[in-house]
Amino acid sequence: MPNARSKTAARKSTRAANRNAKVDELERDRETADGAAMTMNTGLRVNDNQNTLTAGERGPSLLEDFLFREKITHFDHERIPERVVHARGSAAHGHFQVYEPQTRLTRAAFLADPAVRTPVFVRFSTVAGFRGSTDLARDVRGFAVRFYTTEGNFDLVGNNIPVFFIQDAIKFPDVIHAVKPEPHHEMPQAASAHDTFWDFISLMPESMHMVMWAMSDRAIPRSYRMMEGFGVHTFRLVDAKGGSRFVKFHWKPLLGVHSVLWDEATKISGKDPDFHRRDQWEAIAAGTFPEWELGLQVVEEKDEERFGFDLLDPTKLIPEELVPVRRVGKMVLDRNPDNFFAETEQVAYHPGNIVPGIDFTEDPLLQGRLFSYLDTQLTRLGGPNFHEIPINRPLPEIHNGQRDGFMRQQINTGRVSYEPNSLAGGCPFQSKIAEGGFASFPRAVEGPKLRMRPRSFFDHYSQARMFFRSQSTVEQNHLVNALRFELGKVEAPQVRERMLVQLAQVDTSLANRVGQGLGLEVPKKNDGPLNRSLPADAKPAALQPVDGKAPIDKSPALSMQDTVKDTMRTRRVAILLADGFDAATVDPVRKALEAEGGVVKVVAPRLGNIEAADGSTRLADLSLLTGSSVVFDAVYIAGGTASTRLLAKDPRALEFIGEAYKHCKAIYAVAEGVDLYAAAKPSYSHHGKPVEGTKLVIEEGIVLTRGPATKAATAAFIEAIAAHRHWGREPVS
Ligand code: HDE
Repeated sequence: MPNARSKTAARKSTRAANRNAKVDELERDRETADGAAMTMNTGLRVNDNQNTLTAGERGPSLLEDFLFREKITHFDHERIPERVVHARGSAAHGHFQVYEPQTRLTRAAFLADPAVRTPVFVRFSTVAGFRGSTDLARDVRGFAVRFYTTEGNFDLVGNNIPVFFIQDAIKFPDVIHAVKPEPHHEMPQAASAHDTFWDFISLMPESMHMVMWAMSDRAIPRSYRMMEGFGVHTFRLVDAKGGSRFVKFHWKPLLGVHSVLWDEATKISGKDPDFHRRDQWEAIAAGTFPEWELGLQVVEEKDEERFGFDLLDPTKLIPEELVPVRRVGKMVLDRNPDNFFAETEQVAYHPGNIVPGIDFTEDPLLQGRLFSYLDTQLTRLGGPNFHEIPINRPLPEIHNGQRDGFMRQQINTGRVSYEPNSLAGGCPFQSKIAEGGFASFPRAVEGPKLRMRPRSFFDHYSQARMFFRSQSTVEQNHLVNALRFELGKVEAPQVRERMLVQLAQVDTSLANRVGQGLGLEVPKKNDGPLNRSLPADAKPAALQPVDGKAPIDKSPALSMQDTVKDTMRTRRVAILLADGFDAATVDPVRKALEAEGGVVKVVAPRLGNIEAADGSTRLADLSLLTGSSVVFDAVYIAGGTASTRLLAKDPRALEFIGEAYKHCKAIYAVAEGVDLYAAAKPSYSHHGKPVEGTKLVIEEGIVLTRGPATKAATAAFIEAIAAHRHWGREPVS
């Protein structure tokens, strides 16, 4: 009986505060075949798993073969429909703990007690690609967190971008149909760079803010561990007295927010399409647990109209400079799932899974989502009982009159499946609010029934402009190039032109620069409605801000330039060496990097033991064939005459260093390694100065010395890795 056992597991884990109640509860569902005999699903022991039952040695197979039939039938049905969006994802278990009681704001139990560790299961995903697509697609990342609270499951089903493309859920099928591969030939896979997406976007001014984010490097994260998460919609917090305020949920990664370059993303997609999934898996397996702080932006009811934009509009964010993000707790992911299908594939998040103390607002996007998730999961998971799948089961016991349906696990006893009843003593009974019963916040609602976009939602460009102008010059360059790439892949000329008109509303320099890359002038005036779906009186002029400008022009919090840059924890560093390397230049550096939490791999021309000049050996983790600079954050070139000479003759080694240079990564070379660096230095490098004697040269993330790997030199390298990238090296387009 699932619930009886889950109760026992939950009780046990309350006693051992450091354990994870959900992970414990899943224990009874885990299976290992250690020492076990093979059986059929009936429990019958299998004697021959090699041959079908046939009539005679070379005769036909027999229909009677129940073993064959069971095995093949199961195999034939081993796939379920992938998620219609967010199909590609990976997940992990962990826990959340609040720093201080938040009882002033909310009566949610998991936010009330710093002693309570609430289990979580978190799934990250891309939106557009199919299940087998690359992790490095330019796309929004899903950031879905399930809290297994004592009051039931709370799902914060968010993204790594704080706003959305559309304001009304009725447009969701349209935006997804537009971005998914085109229906006639199913191309391109996991990419927005095609006609239908930009056709739709060019007709939807409300998408422009999100488009800025999606074209920024935020859409190609370095790692899930280095992404922010956002609940997107404005939600409500409700306290024990029934008082309510608005809230935006944030996740702040402790490692900061970092991205890769588009050139890297395209190459990683070939070298390791599972790059993000692998990165997360390995970090957790190695015990360097991904961590985020939960942030709250709280707005009192009386301040609802203070911002010049509507808090219910999901294309708007509240600048952190106006309402600071208060960090109230920490989430740690510390356990990889045991089984991808059972856990990651079958988990069914739903923004409608809430707990007392949290409530919805009338954001029309959120309201629509409340219908969609359960609905899609009925098909994806094959019926109404998927809440009984272990990963979806809440910690509290479930009692209600819902029974039957495909794959029912619970055996409900008794004849009563209705309420009110007297035959079962009135059970299960409703709970009063004081007993943990949920009651919706009684927000007053009035007005005629109509289909209409609120006028307070009409300002589509101020925040897009604020985002663009808050970016550093480098980030703006990348954004311009992303738009040039995406629109460059568009074939219909009118779509490109219409996009330039849209971009000109955001920022004329942006539009001009994108236009220049496309060989197009920004059209002087737009002769048609910018959005056919808006009301007739909402002509382009009406799309300008109706409530004045956005309250601030720039928000430094929106730039990754201003993120955490003081740790190289979990950064991947390649040590480049070949036979004849100088061991004294390797071991101390490796030790120092690992002491800072770095993941260090030896990369050599071949696998196996590589022999140092002193005859000792070091094992190569990757060869120049299996490894590539794009899956590293930094490269260290070891010393040793024979080693560096060998590598200087290997174009793959030169490319390795050249790409690390081009992608603005930290590079460190000592002794003869400096010659290899000089040989590899690509022609667009401006670091042409010779490095003399034992002088230490540190410039734009390059650390060079002809002397030994001193502590000071290695420390400079560590600092350069922590800075993530050294944009001064990037050629200006
Ligand atoms: Fe989703 N979304 N969504 N979405 N969404 C789904 O539910 C939908 C939206 C998000 O890891 C689906 O079980 C509608 C915003 C994530 O399993 C589906 C609308 C945000 C995930 C669905 C939105 C999200 C989904 C597909 C417009 C950020 C993956 C499979 C009103 C706040 C969860 C499924 C996971 C998945 C519908 C918009 C986040 C079809 C109708 C905004 C992270 O129900």
